[in-house]
Amino acid sequence: MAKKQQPAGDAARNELPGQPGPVPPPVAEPMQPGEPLPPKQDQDGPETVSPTGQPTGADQARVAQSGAYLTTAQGARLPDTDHSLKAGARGPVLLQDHHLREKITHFDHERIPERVVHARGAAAHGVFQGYGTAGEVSKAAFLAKDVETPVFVRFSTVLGSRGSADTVRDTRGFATKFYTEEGTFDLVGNNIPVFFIQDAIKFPDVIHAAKPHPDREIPQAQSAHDTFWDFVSLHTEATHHTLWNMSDRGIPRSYRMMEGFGVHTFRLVNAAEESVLVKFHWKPKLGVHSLVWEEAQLINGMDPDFHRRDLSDAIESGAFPQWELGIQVFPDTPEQTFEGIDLLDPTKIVPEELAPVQPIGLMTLNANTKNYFAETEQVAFHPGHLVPGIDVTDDPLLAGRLFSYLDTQISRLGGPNFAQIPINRPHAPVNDMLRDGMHQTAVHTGVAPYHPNSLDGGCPFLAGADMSAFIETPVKVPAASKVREAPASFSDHFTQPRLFWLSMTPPEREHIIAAYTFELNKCYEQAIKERTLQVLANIDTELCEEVATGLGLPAPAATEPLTEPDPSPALSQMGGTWPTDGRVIGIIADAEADLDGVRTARHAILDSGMVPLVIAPTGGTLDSDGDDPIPIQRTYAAARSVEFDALLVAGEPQAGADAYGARYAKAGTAQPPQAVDPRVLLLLTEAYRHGKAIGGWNGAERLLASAGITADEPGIAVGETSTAMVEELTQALGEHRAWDRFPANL
Ligand code: HDD
Repeated sequence: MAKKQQPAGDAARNELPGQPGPVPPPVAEPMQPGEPLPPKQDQDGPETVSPTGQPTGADQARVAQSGAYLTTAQGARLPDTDHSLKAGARGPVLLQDHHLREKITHFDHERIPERVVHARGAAAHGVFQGYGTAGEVSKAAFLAKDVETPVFVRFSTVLGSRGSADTVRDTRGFATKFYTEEGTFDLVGNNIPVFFIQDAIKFPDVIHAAKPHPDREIPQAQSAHDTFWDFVSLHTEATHHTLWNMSDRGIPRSYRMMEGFGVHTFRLVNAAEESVLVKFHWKPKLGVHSLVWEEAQLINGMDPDFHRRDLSDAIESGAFPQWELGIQVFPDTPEQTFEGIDLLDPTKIVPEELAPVQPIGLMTLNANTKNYFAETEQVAFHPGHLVPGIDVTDDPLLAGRLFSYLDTQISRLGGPNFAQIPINRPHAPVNDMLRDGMHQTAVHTGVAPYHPNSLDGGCPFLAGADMSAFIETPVKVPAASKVREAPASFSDHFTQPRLFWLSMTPPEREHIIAAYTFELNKCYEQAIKERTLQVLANIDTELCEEVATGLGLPAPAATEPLTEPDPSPALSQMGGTWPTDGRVIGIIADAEADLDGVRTARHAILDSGMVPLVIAPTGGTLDSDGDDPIPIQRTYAAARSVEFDALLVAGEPQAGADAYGARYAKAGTAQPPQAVDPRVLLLLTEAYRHGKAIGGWNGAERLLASAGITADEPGIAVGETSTAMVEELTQALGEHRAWDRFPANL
């Protein structure tokens, strides 16, 4: 092995050749170079970890560069990167400073255009494991039993710019890239199963209406403005999607707690070339849960990265989020309808009660990204990335998407070779005849990139169905005239919104009413509010009247007959119990509290896969002089209730002690004992208002009482030991919120 070159000594570094005068000493840096890491294999796919969390590739990620010495882009070692080359220490900078020019030029071009929609996102790696249950309907190899396929999933909001807040009211993108052995399959879905438009030609219209106003570029990442409501009130096929947006689905608690939907109807084909129509569903193991609107707004300021942080923290702590992939299966008839529902209309769902979602595999996200730009920003999804056994239908929205996604990557990623970017590289062998173009990184050999050829030995050859070729399903196309029209069934815009409304529980309806009232209050144009009320009247009289009252406007009568569809209980988010992995419990404590109880509570919370955060008057540790100090994660000044799913108030060290007022009085002030620190009161009252579980032990009821909370209410519990209280909180958290004490209009 060649002898390692030692770094230049300080004297050499301090004096640049030809430069008079002293150069300031370099900033102290580690001077012992480590072994250079092995060069990365050019054709390596993205690194993933196994289902048990073991890295499957060399972990180079935490190391920024692969060698000891800083170099130029061309590999020349650099003696200094902090000073431009100058004619004298106080003289002008010289144009010949190639390092300065390279460094600044590269920096100038660090940004690429953000996505025209879904610009704000967060992503993670994982694995998909087929159950084998789809074998009868699809020949896709990755769906076979126990086959493990690496995946990369990007979640996103739709409207906001790349730096916008996570918890805005919006649809969420849920895009999954399956790196299968038969080629890459992308399932580019949303957390809402219907779409605003039925034909892709209207996509620019709906997005122009929903994005910030073009004159002043406000509001950011919001639908609460005139142009959005102008469009959706004029264009009633958007009613169903808009209603979902105004429901709790528009403000998810976490990406880990969202359903995902392929939206369109797809066609699956089995080994015997028989086809069925399907809708794809992702079902989160943690259940579907949402924020309440006030929480969402507070989080936008407190922690704009709330969802991004939640996802990566959960993965880092080993609470790997999981979703089951399921399909609703329909016969592939020439009508392409099911129970009267047009399967080609992306504004319609098929209720799960009519066609159950059948599980076909499990996805586990088990590794965070190592470089946001390289992976999350550069990943390129495309609904046209299909594998044998999965095909498209004639949904006119899907047809436009099949064009748009390829097209957009060309401007976003700078040319047609984006499939060579590591995160986009298929794991299946690629043997294409695509050549040259911007950012070509492959060195293709051979002389005959055309078919047929004899000069490259006729290679590559074409595959047949028995060699895993992707063959479009030979669906019969009806003889028809060219028209710019939609089928008659596409004009029913109200039956399904009404179905959704009727399927909601009372608190969910309250939230929808509050959301419409909030959004329309933000509009300036009276005509837009009135037109939207007319749309609401055609969904439901109570909905319309309540929103009209909130706006101070008369409620119009329906102009279309109100239908009576059977409600679909599966659409409601309430009424079940779910695992609590990764939920965050804040423990309010101070130095005088029962610290052994705090310790056992922390352990009990960690043991049940949740996250305890100790909230205390100042930072540092509690019981700092003891054997087992308790780390404090939040001070009263830095904590806000929206960070926590539940709160636990530490008890007194001895039964019957009565120091609560004093202990929670603002540190260092001479307030009377009953004057509880207002930040603690805010924590408690806010958590209470948002229907969160609150517990405490050994005298904690006195502190709760000062916040107007009594222990006999739903979701509130005070007991004798901290472990018993953790158990109670965990049970309450399983239902997400104490819905029984949920106040109206939040
Ligand atoms: Fe789209 C991005 C989902 C309709 C055009 N879309 C994009 C992303 C998701 C969706 C999740 C983000 C992908 C990522 O994380 O990189 N889009 C949908 C769904 C739709 C839909 C579920 C309806 C069922 N989209 C749709 C239409 C068009 C587009 C009708 C155009 C005709 N979508 C795009 C795009 C984007 C995109 C402009 C922006 C960035 C990108 O593709 O890669 O091409």
